[in-house]
Amino acid sequence: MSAHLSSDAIKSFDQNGFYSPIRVYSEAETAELRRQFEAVETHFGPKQAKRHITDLHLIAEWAWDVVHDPRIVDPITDVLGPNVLLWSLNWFIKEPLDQKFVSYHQDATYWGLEPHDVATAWVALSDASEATGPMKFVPGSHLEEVRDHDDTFGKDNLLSRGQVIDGDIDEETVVLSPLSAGEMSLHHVRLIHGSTPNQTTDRRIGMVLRYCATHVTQTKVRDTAVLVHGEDNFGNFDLLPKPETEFGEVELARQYDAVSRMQRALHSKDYEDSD
Ligand SMILES: O=C(O)CCC(=O)C(=O)O
Repeated sequence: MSAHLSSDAIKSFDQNGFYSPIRVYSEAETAELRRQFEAVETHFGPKQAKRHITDLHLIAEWAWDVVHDPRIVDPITDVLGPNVLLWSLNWFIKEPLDQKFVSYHQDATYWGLEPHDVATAWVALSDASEATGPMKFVPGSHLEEVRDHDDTFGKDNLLSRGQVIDGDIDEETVVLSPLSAGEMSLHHVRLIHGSTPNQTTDRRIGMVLRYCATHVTQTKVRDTAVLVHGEDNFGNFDLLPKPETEFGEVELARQYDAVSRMQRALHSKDYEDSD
């Protein structure tokens, strides 16, 4: 069955800069993905897990399948066109009752990807209801220029630099995007968004897939990506293959290299320094 968005949904994404909710996984599939993800966290342990869950698709076949799943990729092609790369896979996790939040920001400020034909699929692997601090968006803000940001490096800010939009956001214009487990939202790389702390006793687990059109370039470093749909006639990224062995030596080295390059793009410094 086709997972493509309706023309109204595509129009809504173009006008607002986001679209949600989109059902991706059944309850049982979501529970299984969460189990697999938490098994990876357990396997590597609390200190090493953070490093290994980033770009998990490079070391675990199930995560490779997730980033290629037509239920995610078809809607992405509706907003980015038929030739699409996965740039990175990340996780935004809020533990039960923790104070972590995400300040209002635009992803385009610091990623180095140009032009801005870049979109995120934010997939809920647990309930992301209002009380969990789901994403909130400023509709239409992707149509404006990228605004100035300050780096706060705030302790409870989930963003690596604690970057925040310089200037006020009119809360009246903000739209909350709650999701049930197994649903996703899509958002444009210039959209202003953020989120508040999790007030529930379950984890809020966001699996965050960053996709771009193949003509996009990384302006800061020679970066890596995975072709997930169509053809790459540009060669702007080093394309990486499917993992053959779960957590294999070659796969771990490939993941380390990919994440290091991305870290250099995001922070202008090496992976070890920023960990
Ligand atoms: O999960 C959140 O609350 C924020 C995620 C985010 O900033 C992003 O996916 O770009």
